[in-house]
Amino acid sequence: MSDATTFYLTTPIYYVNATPHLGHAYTTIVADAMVRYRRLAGDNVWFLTGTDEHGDNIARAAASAGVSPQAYADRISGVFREAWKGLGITNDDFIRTTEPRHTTVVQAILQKLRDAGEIYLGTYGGHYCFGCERFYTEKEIVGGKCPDHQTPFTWIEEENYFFKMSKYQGWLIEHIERQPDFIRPERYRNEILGFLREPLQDLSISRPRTRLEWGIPLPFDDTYVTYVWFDALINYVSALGGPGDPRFETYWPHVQHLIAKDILKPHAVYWPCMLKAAGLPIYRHLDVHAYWTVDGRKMSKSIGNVVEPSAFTGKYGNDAFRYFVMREMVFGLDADFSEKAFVGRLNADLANDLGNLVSRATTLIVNFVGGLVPAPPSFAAFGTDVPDALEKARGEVAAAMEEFAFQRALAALWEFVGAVNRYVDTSQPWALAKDSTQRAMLDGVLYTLAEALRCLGVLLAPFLPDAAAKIRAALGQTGEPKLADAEWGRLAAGTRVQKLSGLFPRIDERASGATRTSSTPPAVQAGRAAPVTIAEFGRLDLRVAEILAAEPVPKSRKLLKLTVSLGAEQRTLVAGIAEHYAPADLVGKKVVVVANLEPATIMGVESNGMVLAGTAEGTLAVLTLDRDLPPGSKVR
Ligand code: ME8
Repeated sequence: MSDATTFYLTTPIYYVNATPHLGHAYTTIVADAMVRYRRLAGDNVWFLTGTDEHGDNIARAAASAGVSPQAYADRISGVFREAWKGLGITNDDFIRTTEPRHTTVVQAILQKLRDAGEIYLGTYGGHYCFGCERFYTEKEIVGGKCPDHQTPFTWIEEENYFFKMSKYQGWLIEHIERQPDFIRPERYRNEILGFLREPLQDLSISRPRTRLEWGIPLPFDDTYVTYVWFDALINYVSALGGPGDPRFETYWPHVQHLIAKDILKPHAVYWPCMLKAAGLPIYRHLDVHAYWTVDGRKMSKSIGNVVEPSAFTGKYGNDAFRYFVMREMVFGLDADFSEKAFVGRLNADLANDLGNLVSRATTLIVNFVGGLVPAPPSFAAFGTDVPDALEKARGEVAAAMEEFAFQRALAALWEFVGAVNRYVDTSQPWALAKDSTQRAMLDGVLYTLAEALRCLGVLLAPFLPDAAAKIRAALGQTGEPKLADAEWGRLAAGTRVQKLSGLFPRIDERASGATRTSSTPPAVQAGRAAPVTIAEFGRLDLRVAEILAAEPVPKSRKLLKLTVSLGAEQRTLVAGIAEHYAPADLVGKKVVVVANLEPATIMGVESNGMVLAGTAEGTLAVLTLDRDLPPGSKVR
């Protein structure tokens, strides 16, 4: 297998102190779509997920459930495994950190690092709560008291083993700078480079067994167990059997990790340093997505808004759920989940656009030519842009998948669906069928429709595996599809087509619990925009941004490229204001931007947000503040 065709993708291993929810499902679904795409392209793929089962939190959850940590982990790990099976996830392996194959590798790496002088005994100090029997991090401490016990913390110092992480700081910065796509998207790379501007500390990698029993004993001192992150990260290596195992040698050089922003630091800082110290190759890419909120709020048990995927897949099917989460979230930015938005997309994109197309096209072929695909027309003379639209979609899907931009891949496929729907409307096969002199034309139109559906049955397979399989079956396609099959003109004349309707039944939005009455936006009347709900408005992330630099976009009269600060991060935006402002007049201004706008490439420059401005009769004015606020402040 050559380098370019081997691909190893991992999801985080999820803690077993909670059952799978929307967030876990999103990561696992996009990983699944990615590996399905790579397998379709002919790559040699390994896809790993699993569960993280050691540490304080699990031990406490087990204690409050009145069972042993192992029994507890067995149960919840099983729930994850079943959930992924139910969602049609095609992982090749499922690792649990309590498995001997994992603990062996963790201990071997620890021993190796200890022998190499990378681990030393030192003193760890922290804020301890005796009620919780654990340390709290600075970030967790609000108001100086334990949130559970309302008692003050005690500063405790204890001996622990440390990994000499600090000595890798310079190397890590250089590695990230040399490899611009090491951490993607860029905002997370910048966040880590920002973090690495401060001195990097050594990492405490042990916990005394007197405090915590539930972990992997250190091989060189069994009065300690391994810190849960040091244990957990190694799963990516142990699941392949560790160094020397043929599976490890095949897949490790091609590893990419997929995570959300919550666990960026362990993956972008600890893990590369650990690998470097252990003499193992560093992973290729870290792909980071952002967070789901639900109805505009953080998902949390105490609010009671935790979305369980099964509640939606049971009602609307796996494909609809996969489609919604991949289409709705811009990879790298936060997104909001609501049943209303879910049903809106299901009806508009799946029932109307795709479902209707499939049903219309297969019905026309069955009714007008007895379900037998006519011979392909000579396209030069025939004049349709459907093959070109397919080519464009294929290219865009390939480019989007390189960048984990699932929303763009689906948008490109729906452009194609739209083009084919328009083609049905304009070519009017029902009218051609009435006129016997138009027979050749009718055949050409029906061939085009059949071929478009066949190609969709291939290209949709990674994203909507069930619907794609049904489309392929209706088009008489058997066997495993390959990406190369989605090339125009491969459909053989005489192939038998069957009617396929009801691929995605329309949902009655009132009955669904989603209260929106129409999936198409209400018309804008007489210059007055239709009303927006508070939740819809709340989806806009408006922020104060300080303009750090401004320059014209080459070859454009209207566009300026702006570099802005949002406090914690810098962004590049493109704004159509060059005819109204000189670049120098903008630098230093505090403006208002839409921070969660889908990124767009405008004249070759990637824009990550939009500057708000008012216009009237040819005058344009950007919104500024009438009192100073720090960049990054939220605007409501
Ligand atoms: O952190 N939106 O496990 P975990 C999007 N065991 N994704 C979300 C999410 C949300 N609101 N909430 C969770 C751990 N996720 C460690 C990982 S890896 C060596 C050890 C997803 O159960 C997302 O993938 O807390 C996030 O990174 C992960 O769940 C955290 O899962």
